[in-house]
Amino acid sequence: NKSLGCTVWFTGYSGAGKTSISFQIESYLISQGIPAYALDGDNLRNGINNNLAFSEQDRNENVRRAAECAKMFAECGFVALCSFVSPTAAARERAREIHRNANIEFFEVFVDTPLEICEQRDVKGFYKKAREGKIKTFTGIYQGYEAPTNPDLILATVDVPVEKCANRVLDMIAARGLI
Ligand code: GGZ
Repeated sequence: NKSLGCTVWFTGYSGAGKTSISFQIESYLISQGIPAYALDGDNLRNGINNNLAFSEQDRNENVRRAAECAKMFAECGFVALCSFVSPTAAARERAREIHRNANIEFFEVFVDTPLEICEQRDVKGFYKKAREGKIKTFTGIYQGYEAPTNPDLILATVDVPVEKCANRVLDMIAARGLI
């Protein structure tokens, strides 16, 4: 039960399933005695990033700080599971670079749920609010999302159970000998 520590970075629209998949992985790893920690907008934006909103500049800073935090967890031997919309390729590349400079493995996972499906799911009611003009910066409605062109893994989530998506991620990190 040895873990070297690494970061798995989930990107995709709000409602794509990033956090659900990462929580599934986190509880599985912990059940196996492997240290894992999930970071997302909910836990970072309430604390360390509570001065940031959703302008492009603030999102970039949100992603940068998240990557720095993840790097520290990974350095301690944790599997850091990061779920952030992280809509720009440049910010995600910076997150990768932070890890490269620290010699920590970094996996970019594109949770490839189409916008229409995320909007249909609308688990938190954000899309409805955005359509009503109440969230002027919402990704996919008012602001763009740059899909990764060369991710380490692409997860389709439509009609795929969370457990299956989680297993694909676990297989990927296991194949690198990290868990
Ligand atoms: C996108 C927003 C917005 C706007 C609030 N745009 O489904 P959620 O609720 O839980 O995930 C979304 C989360 C996005 O925060 P991130 O820190 O992941 O974003 S980024 O990486 O771009 O910095 C959504 C909610 O916060 N949310 N307002 N305007 N998502």
